[in-house]
Amino acid sequence: MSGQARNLEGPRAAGGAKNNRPGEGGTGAGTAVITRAKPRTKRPNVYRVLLLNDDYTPMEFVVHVLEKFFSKSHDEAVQIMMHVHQHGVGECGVFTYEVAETKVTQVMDLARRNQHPLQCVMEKK
Ligand code: TYC
Repeated sequence: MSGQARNLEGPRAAGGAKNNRPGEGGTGAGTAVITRAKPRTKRPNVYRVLLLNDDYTPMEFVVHVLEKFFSKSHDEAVQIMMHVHQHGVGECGVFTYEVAETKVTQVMDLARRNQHPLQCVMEKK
């Protein structure tokens, strides 16, 4: 801030009668403060990271991936792995875009380096 008026108290706090047009608040000192007509309730875009089943990736490898990249306990990792094994797909976690992208890359890199066909994808929630 460089000595300018600043609304520190949120959109509804701006007041004053001087020099204000409709839809604006004001400090009463000839400066205008833009108010928000409708309070924003936007939630962040989140993405589900999913593992897909295949016939070749060893179960222990999938469990390792879930422990290492998704911080799952051993028991939870086994549960998720078995869910994917039986249903074809399962959720590892829900993250913001960049974090989800990083997890997918980490899983795919490790799978490829170990020559497993494991697939990990993200989908918008
Ligand atoms: N279906 C694999 C097997 O029988 C195990 C597996 C589980 C593979 C989950 C991938 O995402 C997966 N060895």
